[in-house]
Amino acid sequence: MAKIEDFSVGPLDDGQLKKARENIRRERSAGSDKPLSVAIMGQTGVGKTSLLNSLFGTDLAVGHVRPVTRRPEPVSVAGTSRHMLTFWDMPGIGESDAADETHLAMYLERLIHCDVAIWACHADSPSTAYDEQCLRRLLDTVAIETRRLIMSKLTFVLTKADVLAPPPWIFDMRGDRGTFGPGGALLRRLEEKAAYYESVFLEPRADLLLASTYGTGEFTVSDERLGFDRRGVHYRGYFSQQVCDTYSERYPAHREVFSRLRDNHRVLPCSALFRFNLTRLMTGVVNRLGPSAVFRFRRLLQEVEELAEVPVSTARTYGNLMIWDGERGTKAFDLAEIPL
Ligand SMILES: Nc1nc2c(ncn2[C@@H]2O[C@H](COP(=O)(O)OP(=O)(O)OP(=O)(O)O)[C@@H](O)[C@H]2O)c(=O)[nH]1
Ligand SMILES: [Mg+2]
Repeated sequence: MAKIEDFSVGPLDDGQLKKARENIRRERSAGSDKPLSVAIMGQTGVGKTSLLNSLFGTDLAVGHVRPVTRRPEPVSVAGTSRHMLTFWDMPGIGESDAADETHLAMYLERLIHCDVAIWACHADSPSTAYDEQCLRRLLDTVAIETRRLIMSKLTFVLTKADVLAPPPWIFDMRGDRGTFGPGGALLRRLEEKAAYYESVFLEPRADLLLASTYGTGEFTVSDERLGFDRRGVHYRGYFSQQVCDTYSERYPAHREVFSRLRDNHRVLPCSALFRFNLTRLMTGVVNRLGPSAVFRFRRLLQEVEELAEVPVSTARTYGNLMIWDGERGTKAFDLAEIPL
């Protein structure tokens, strides 16, 4: 099984940059130089808004008790030549039947028009029935071609991965900052969860799936399912870990391309609180937006490593334990006060 570390992150080399520039020129001359958009959807309270706040440093309202996001909220970032990438924070589903009616209609419209859609599920819940039912409802209302289009844009993430403990999370401290990561046992559990969600949402819909990524000029592998054209490399079907491993063994020179194809169908566990996997989420999303996006938003990609960093002073306030000595009426222990 793939390690979560396998997600393809990396700067563009000269050949890729040249290719990206050519793609942009071609897009401009074809008049398809449109702004890009990403929508984030899923049940109320899964942490959609919090994820965007952590990714972009925004201060959108978050709900601790009741549903909060009422209408699609845009968060925009400018790429080169002021080309815009907009993330749409969608209202959550699951509040009531009446609200779902409106929100699912909004989802459908957004799914058709956006370039990538993030469907967020709660990492701590083994229940997939409600999300599955809503997704089916959406797909059932449209023709087969639109179903394919929608499924080719969807990427599933598991939110609030930090709530999965024990086994413990490890904070890797470097000076006054650090990064959270799961220890071995927790990493395996996250991988099992991700694989389970893939088996529920993606595997049964293999006939609707298309994995795509930008290619380097050297990619020339093609077979019944795998192909390439000027816009990139495509795989018709579910690009499972097994499929990825088979192609990677057969064509080791193209491992990175296969890994990016795999990112299309990998379910990514994230935590807005621990800033866990935000780098991979952002890289995966931009990779899926196509070769010109990778070029246009390269500054964003160059900054993504910093997305994972949490100040030590903030990290110390998480999972805090305070013991009150009721007999003496004093504080007996406070984890936040233990010197490092
Ligand atoms: N532990 C933990 N809690 C989180 C995380 N992300 C969000 N939360 C909490 O989850 C609750 C809901 O977060 P929101 O970001 O408002 O969720 P939402 O999906 O945008 O909700 P709606 O706008 O109602 O659809 C808040 O109490 C957040 O603090 C996370 O990564 N870890
Ligand atoms: Mg919200």
